Amino acid sequence: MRRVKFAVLVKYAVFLLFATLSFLTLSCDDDSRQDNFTTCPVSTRAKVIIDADVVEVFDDGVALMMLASNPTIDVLGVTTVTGNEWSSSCVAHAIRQLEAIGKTSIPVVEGASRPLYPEKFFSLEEDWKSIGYVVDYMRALSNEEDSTWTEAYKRFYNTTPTMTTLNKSAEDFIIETVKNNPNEVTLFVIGPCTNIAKAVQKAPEIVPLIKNVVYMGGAFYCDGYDVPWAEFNWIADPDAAQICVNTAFKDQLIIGQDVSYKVTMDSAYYFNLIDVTSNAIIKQMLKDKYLFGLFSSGAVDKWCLWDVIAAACVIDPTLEQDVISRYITIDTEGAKRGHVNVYESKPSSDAQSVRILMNTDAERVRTMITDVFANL
Ligand SMILES: [Ca+2]
Repeated sequence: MRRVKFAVLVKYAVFLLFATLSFLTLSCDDDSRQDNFTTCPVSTRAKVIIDADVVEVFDDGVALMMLASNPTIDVLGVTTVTGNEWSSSCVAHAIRQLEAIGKTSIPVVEGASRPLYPEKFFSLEEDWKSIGYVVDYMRALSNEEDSTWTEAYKRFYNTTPTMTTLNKSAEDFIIETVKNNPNEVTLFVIGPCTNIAKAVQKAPEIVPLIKNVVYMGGAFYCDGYDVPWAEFNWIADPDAAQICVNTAFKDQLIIGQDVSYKVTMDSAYYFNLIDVTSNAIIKQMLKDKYLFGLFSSGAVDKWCLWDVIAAACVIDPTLEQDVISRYITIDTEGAKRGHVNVYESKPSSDAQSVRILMNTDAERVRTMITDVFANL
């Protein structure tokens, strides 16, 4: 009799254990349930703050969707910054894309609308002209700036957003999130470094609590894309970039223009992405993007994947295949500000060793992107 009762009890205990584990696993995998289980005990997902000048799809938008939709990544928030577009527009694009893929529980924070020294940004065109460079497209400077992100959303999408932003500054969000998740947060910095520089200046005590920083920025042993001497993220706020690379983070990985020239897509690849995605909003975004016109007309035959390479490395660090460690400084004055100086030995007491990605497996990165679009 006692043996029968004991067997029943064991069966019941095993059932309870499996039921609990199944329930917790489901909670971790299903984003719609995530808000109710923010401290999921079986989650081993990597925690990431995305700091970006978010555009539609390529390239920040794709990086955002890759990380937000990946089951191994926990995106703790998105902070925006002026770069490719004004920060208010970047919020609109971030929210639109998170809504499109059903990731509306990810917080979005409107970050810096101006670099640390706005006058340097606003005088770029004039300064480049002074040394004989005329560039047609000046990114945010060539775009309209809305007074609020909701106006930007209305202008772009002619509808009302279902999400809203957190009512705090990007630097405060970063500081609080790092302190609440010590040694766990990856800062994924794929725009100008303004928000990160403000955060580490305001609360330097967070620096040792940050797991690592992954940037897209800089041109090291190659020409920049917009101008020969530098890459745009670090042109837009060279002072912020200099502050960040001189900060004693545990690890800094930089995806620069050098590797970006090696990881590209062509028109056939782009058109195939339109075919493979069944997400109507994202499919239309790919068709509406200026890139569609450039590929269709043959004006360009390949396009760099910039921020997307950085996202791929966060998801799969084995893609860091050819990495060099160097010290760098960034010119913050003069018409060629944003230019990077590279050193093999420490040029000053505050310089930090950074890791620079020089090459990766381009085919694997492209396959990852196709898989993401096929499952949005
Ligand atoms: Ca970017």
